[in-house]
This record gives sequence, structure tokens and C-alpha cells, in this order.
Amino acid sequence: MKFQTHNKKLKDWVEKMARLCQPDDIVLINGSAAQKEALEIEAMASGELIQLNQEKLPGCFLHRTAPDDVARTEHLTFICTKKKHDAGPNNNWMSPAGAYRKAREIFKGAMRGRTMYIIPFSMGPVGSPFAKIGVELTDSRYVVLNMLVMTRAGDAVLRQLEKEDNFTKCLHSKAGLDINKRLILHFPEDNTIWSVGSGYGGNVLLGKKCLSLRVASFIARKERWLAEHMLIMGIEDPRGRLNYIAAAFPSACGKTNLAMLVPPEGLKKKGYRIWTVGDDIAWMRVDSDGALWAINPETGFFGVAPGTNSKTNPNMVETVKKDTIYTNVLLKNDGTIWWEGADGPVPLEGVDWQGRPWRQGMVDASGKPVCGAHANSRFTTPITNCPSASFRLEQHHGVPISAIIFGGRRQYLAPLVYETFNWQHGVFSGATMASERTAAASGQVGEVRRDPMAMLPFCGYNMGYYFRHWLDMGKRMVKPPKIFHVNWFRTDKHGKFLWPGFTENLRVLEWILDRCDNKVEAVKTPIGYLPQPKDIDMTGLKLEVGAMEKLLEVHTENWTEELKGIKKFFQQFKKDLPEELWQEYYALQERLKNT
Ligand code: OXD
Ligand code: MN
Repeated sequence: MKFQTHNKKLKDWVEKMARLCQPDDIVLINGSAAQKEALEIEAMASGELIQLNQEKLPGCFLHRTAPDDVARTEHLTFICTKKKHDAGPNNNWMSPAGAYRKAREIFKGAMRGRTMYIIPFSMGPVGSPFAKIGVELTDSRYVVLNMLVMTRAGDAVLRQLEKEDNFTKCLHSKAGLDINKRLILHFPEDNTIWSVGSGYGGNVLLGKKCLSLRVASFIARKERWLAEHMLIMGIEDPRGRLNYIAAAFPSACGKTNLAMLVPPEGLKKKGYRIWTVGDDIAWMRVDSDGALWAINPETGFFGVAPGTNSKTNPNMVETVKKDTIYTNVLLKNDGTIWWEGADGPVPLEGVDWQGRPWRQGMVDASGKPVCGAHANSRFTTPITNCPSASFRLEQHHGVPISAIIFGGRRQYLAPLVYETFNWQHGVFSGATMASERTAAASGQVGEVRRDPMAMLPFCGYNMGYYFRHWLDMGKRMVKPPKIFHVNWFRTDKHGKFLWPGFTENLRVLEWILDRCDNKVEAVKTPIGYLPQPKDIDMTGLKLEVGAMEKLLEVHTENWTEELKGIKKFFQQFKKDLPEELWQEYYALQERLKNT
């Protein structure tokens, strides 16, 4: 074994896991360019990676997963706490003993004929008081190469570990990539994650959802900080002042696009500029100044490819031109790639995400279009290649947060933006966040899915306790950030979007920051403070007559109806739902009655 460490805990654990998985070889990932290159060469030889056209896409590769291994598998994802109650109604639960027993059977000998890679990684700048260390053992080169993009991995972390001795033990094996032997297990009480039988990023890049959200949220409650499914962005105003916001949206609401938006012409002229800190995860702490500070623990984006183009996300289009690992996209004949909704013309032909010949306009037996790229095809790409990357990514204390934004996809209910009355009311707005299903998702169109703080699939413990933790965090701050709610998806009665979204969303963020600075008045409504239409800068953007008024309408009947859904959702947490959230519920009910 090519592995030396003074950390006895690490050494003992690696040896124990190696005895279980029985790899032929063990290799420590040191983070060097030479080792990375050697792994790429091996991965090309094994077929795990296809090298793309190096003139057009330098440093880029394509990977294809198994067709039944293309997304996170929530029904195979478990929180394994001693008490079932601690996992809450929001998680699948297994007892730790039962889960270890079941998974051990699958891990037994699973790495025979393979190499076990040891990846020491840091979520957050190495040595930062915010950072947490993990070590992932994996038999997948694809995982190693992705982890090198998404995390700080290698020798520097190992050296830090010799001082700290505390790390999340992450074990992954592809095993047989068998969906019937696939388990994503979290043991937050043991600071351990076991993932087996999958090769899909969200299930196997264990620093991401598994550590940075599920396990970290559990630790964060104990250590009094927040691990959230949020983007972090800096907004530089015309005076050169930088304010940072953190924002949570359910999936398919454009979180990544917002995090790196290019200001629309009107606002660019004024002097606005965006600095991207992160697109997916925020770790936030109360610092010694009593304010909330945030880091993005990751170093890369693991973004959804379809729909990414120069209109929706010009900065991402730039970012993915080099050093990027693409997963499940269409391969073109010239060794470049394409996905539905990419720039440029639809290619005439290529090789689809399953490795099959593909032609433009192809339909399946039932007449449905055959996609070249999988709907959840991805790119893994370094944040430092992003033109709007923040210059504070390595800052050990992160960035101070001025505003927290929650959002959802609501056709009729939520206005374009509202400010909550205070922290407690803000927590209520986060706890009741929801999106309506679009035609793209299975299930009934229009059905409301609650996704509190966009954390429903990622909160590593009982969400009742999580809401309590959020409420307590507000009390720990001298000046907590203001909390806002936005909805880019309101439509007119014909189903047409009233707001253009994308880059224009900066106009709403400008109002949010003006409110944080007490620069503009607002209109008090039963649900919160709303903008006066004149306070949203519309330079260079023309909406249909009356659209802004419609975007800002609050319909008492719709909100009264909404209360029913909220009540049902809250009731499942029984006694664990903090009383304060019921107070907010009844206070809203009263305000609606009195209008
Ligand atoms: C993601 C997700 O991949 O939220 O970021 O599913
Ligand atoms: Mn996410």
C-alpha cells in the first residue's frame, strides 16, 4: 500500500475498509497534476472517459453512466440514526446496525481486480475554521477526477489531518452498478457515509450532497451553524460596494443561472457587477462580529447541461470550454458535445448519452423525440474558470451575508418578491417554500410540492429540529440578514410568464439590497412587504402593460387556500414543529382575514 500517515485513526480505518473491499491495490491521491494526468490516461484506456476534441475543448472528457444510474436515487438514500425519530418524517431511515450489515454484504470483495483510491479532501479552504475534512475511498477513477474538480483534495489535506484527526469517513464502491444493490447510507452519529452500487455524481461524489448537506446539516445543528442548499453571490453596486446574498430554490428554478448572471444592459451601464461564490451549497456561521458569514465548501460546479446556453447562462458557457468532465451528453462527430437547449444548430447526427447512434429529429416507437443528451446530463467544471468567480473563494471566513432569499415556482400565488417581517417570519416563508410541478416532471401538473429551504432531500435529520435550529440561529445574530421570497414564474391567465427571468432577475435583487440599506419604502401586505412598482429599475426592459401590477398582486383567496396545504405539511412534524411556526401560521391567517 502506497500510503503513509501519522494519523492512526485514518490508517486503521483505511486498512479495515480494504479488508472488507479487497482491492488489488491502494493508491493515495496527492492532488498533483502528474497523478491526475495518469488517471485520465488510465480512464481513457478503460473506457470510463472519452477524450473530447482537445483543440476546441482542451482538458475536456466525456463519461457515460449506466442507463439506470442517471440521477440521485432518493428511495435508496437513508439516514441511519440510532433513533428513527431523529431522522424525521423527511428521511428514509435504517438502523445503523442493519444498514452496515446490509451494505457490508455488497461491499465484501467489491473492489477485487480494482484499485482503491484514497482521496483526502477539504470542504472549504484547507485549515479554515469553516472547513471540514473528509476522506473518500473509492474504486472509481471518474469519482477521483470529479472530486479533484469539486473539492480541495490531496497532500495539503492530509497534512491538515495530522493536526485535526477529525474527518468524515466516506466509502464508495461501484460494486456491480446494480440498482438492486445500490444504497446511499449516512451515519451522521458516526460521521460516516457509505455509498455502493452507483456511479452517478450526486450519489458518489460524497463531498457534495452527502457530506456538505446531509452530514454537515447534522453537525451544523450541534455546532450552531447552517449547512444549506444555497447559492452565494456578490453584487457590486455602482458605488463599488459589494453585498452578498444566499439563496435557496427547489430544483429547476435556475439557481446556477442566477449565481453567475450577467447584468442586463440597463443595469450594467449603471455599474453593476456579479461575483459568483457558489451555485449549490452554503455553509454559514455567526462570526465574531455577530453577522452571518458564508463559504461555498466546493471548488467546482456539477451543473445540469440541458438548457445551458448563451442566453440562459453566458458565464457557464465560457466556464465549460476547458477542464470539464461531461456526463451523459451527446457526442458530435467532431469530438465536441451538445445537449438539448445548447447554443447553435441542432447537430444532424452524433452518439447519444447511451452510446447509440443518434440523428436529428429521431423519435421512439411511440413517436416521442429521442434526446441526444440525458435530461439530467451534467458538467463538472472548476469554479475558477468562471468569468464571474469571486476573488474571495479562498477567504477563510467567507463573505458576509446581507440577505437570504427563498424562492419557488408558483404560477398564481407568490408575487415577484416580498420581504418578510422579521427572522421568524422569514423562517416560516422558508419552511413553507414550494414549487408546482411543470409538465416536464412526472405527476400531476400544478401539484404543489413543499420543499422547505430546498432541503427536503438533503436535511440529514428531523426537519422539525431543523426549523427550531433556524429559529435559534436568528437569536444568535446581532443583525440577522433580512429574509426575502421571490417567484420568477408567475403567469398570466393564458399561462404566459409575466417576468422574463434570467439576467433580468438582477432588477429584483437590486430592490432587495435597497431594502437592506433602507433606501426605499415598501407596501405592507398580509404576506410581507412588497415593492412599489416604481422602485424596481426597469431601464431597458419593457413589460406588457399591467404586468408589473399583476406580478405584485396578493390574492387573499389564494393565500387562504395555501394555508390548508401548509397546515397539512406542518402537521406531519407533530410536536417537533416549533410553536413559533404555528404562531406565524395563525398570524398570517388573521392578517388575511382582516384585509
Ligand atoms: C443538484 C441537486 O444536483 O440539487 O445540485 O440535485
Ligand atoms: Mn443542488
